[in-house]
Amino acid sequence: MMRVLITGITGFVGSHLADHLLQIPGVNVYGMARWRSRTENIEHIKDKIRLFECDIRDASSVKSVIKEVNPEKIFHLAAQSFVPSSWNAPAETLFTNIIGELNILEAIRQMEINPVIHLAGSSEEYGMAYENEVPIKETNPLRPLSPYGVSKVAQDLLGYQYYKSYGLNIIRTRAFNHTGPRRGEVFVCSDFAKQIAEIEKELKKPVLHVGNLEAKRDFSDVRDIVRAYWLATERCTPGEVYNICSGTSYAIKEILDILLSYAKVSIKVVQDPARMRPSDVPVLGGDSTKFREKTGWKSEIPFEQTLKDTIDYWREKVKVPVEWRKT
Ligand code: A2R
Ligand code: GDD
Repeated sequence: MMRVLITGITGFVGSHLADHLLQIPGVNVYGMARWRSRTENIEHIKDKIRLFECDIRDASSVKSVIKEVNPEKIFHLAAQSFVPSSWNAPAETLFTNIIGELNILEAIRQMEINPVIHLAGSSEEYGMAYENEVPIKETNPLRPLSPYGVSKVAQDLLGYQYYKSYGLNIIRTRAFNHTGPRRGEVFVCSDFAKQIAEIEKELKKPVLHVGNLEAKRDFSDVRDIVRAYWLATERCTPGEVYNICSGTSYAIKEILDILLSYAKVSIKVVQDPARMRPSDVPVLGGDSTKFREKTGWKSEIPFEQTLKDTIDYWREKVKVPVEWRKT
């Protein structure tokens, strides 16, 4: 059996990746989680995986888990992943994302083991891409516009350096936006879908708050993305970097309109200045030719389906408090 370790297994992508790996014969899934991590995303598979307590900021804790698991593959997903929080807590974001990854790479280097390591980079690394650079290739300059974007550039380059300096088996990907059920409630599609679900249940006035609707993002379904991550570790070349995206971009306004078309009630949209960012990447549209040619991957789930599944997830999750229910 292949031992596969997922950092950030309780998160959005980590939990979907665990679901995917459990379908692959011959794979044992191990995960790192903090003692107070919310485990609702992996509740349904808890008896099929092994969890280890670990904060990636703590080098000794990282080392002892990696020693115990002795993984043949590592998917490093744990991160401070929300862009706005990186302005509110830049040092924490840089520390978690950069030093957290350093702790993992150092543990592997010092133990002299050589697992395949997948590093989850981001389209936010490209940041300020100009219209004539879209769709963005891996060779595009990196001009991150947030501390989060900077942290992802550092993760990416640290991976490159550890590959070059020590020959670690590192595969770097830059995923563009992805969403679906279990997406954290602060991210745009989940946020809008959750607000709609609350409005439908009369838990909130019929007013939906939004931020910048002009930004354009290249969206995929998370279930397509985790399939891509596995293929990356099977077929991609260590040291190289690969874009992963559907190649279809949507203005956030278009996403809002699709979600509103699923709403069962009429809803007013109001822009909330608090939801605007100090700088927002205007357009992110990717070119994943390099990855597709290497792996044969393509996205399969239509985005409308992803949004339907996301809103249904929130309809199921948003509950009317017992004391509010009419008898
Ligand atoms: O915060 P927690 O305890 O619920 O766990 C989150 C984990 N995480 C950490 N794990 C160990 N030590 C830490 N210091 C630490 N900080 C965060 O990372 C959670 O399990 C995961 C993040 O999940 P999400 O916020 O749902 O992010 P998502 O979308 O799954 O992102 C996965 C990767 C990240 O590297 C992003 O930067 C990239 O994809 O886009
Ligand atoms: N969150 C949020 N809330 N975003 C909004 C809102 C809102 O009310 N209104 C508009 N937006 C816009 C943001 O300004 C941004 O342009 C876009 O919607 C997407 O925002 P998020 O869903 O928060 O995601 P992100 O693009 O900042 O970052 C996500 O994708 C990256 C690339 O894959 C995260 O998953 C990152 O971890 C990931 O690296």
